[in-house]
Amino acid sequence: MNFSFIHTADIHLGRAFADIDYDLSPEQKNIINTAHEKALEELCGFAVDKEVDFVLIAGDTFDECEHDLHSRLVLYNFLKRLETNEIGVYIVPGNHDPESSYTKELEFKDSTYVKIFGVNTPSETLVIKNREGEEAAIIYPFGFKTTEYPASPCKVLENAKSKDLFNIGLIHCDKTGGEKNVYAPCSEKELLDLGYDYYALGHIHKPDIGEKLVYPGTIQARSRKDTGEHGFCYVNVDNNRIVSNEFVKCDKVRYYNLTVSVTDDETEIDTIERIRNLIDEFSRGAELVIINLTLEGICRYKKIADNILKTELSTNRVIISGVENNSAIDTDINLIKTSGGVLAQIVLASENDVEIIAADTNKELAELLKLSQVTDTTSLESRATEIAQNICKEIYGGETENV
Ligand SMILES: [Mn+2]
Repeated sequence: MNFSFIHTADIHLGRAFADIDYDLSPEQKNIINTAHEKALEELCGFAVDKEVDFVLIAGDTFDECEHDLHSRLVLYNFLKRLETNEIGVYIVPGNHDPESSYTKELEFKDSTYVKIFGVNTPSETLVIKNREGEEAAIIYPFGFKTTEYPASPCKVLENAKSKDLFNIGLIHCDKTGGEKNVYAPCSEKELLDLGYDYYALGHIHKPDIGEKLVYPGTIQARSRKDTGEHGFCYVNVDNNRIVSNEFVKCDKVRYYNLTVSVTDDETEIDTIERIRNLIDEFSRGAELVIINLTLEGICRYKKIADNILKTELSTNRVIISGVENNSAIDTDINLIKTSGGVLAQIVLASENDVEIIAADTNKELAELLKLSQVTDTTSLESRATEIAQNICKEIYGGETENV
């Protein structure tokens, strides 16, 4: 017998985007405001198109214990559409939306297609059928009654009990364990010892897709902590074996920490083009990417200014939220001397006669070098600063703050 299902978790309906402390265009605002729902809609459309047999939600469907009406409506529409298409949905409560917070979700209490474990009926294993009405899988649910559960869920979960059906653990837990962890800490071994065929896990927002132990991650990142692509898992089972587990991206807004090395092998324009291409690749399928850019490496005599990077790389679809420029200028004196720039002039001047070389190539530089030889510089300070800024502007291409 074969069947397919979607595994999602940590939808966090109602959570706002964090960390957005920069201006957004109206178009970008709209993308941000609707990202959440669009991601869920895409998941729903995929389930309908592929005619999956059921959908699993492994906890934290809502972000807060108080389920706001808009979020409830989003979930309602989602469940309704799946019900119309005869697709079952099985949900466990997570630490963000524990059982005690499901006080209003009565809309589906009589539905044969929706089951929120531990809410309308006791949490116990459940046999579920495929579209043909044949018994296909057995679900072992573990959800949160309240916001914390400081013990291993494996202690209360039953061992796999069916050889004929596909055994699925639907568990909100933290498989990284830890003594002080209050989010159902456990180990991979403890989970695997239960003997299930698939572990539909929830809690960790970064996708972590193992052979059997699977965290699909959140469907839509909401802060720079959730970097990378987000989506859900589409699992195909044949003869009680996992045939495929495909990670399907559905996020609309994507965060990245992008680190780029600068080298002498390319010009600044090439570097900017290279970063632009990387961003293009990252943003495939997303409507908006938010990039925190770090530059590192050593180049001979140019350091690309932060504001240039921001201006050149930002588009309607790309936000450069921050630039950390750790790239350094090569301090090899011989290389600098042959570079022909202002730095080369300074080095040459310091080694030779200031008047002849500096005055010949850069009048301001000559003036600055002369000022540096005056012992009482108080009255000349502002002029020296001004010249230094002009020279830096020439070296760094306009970035003169904090000089
Ligand atoms: Mn959680």
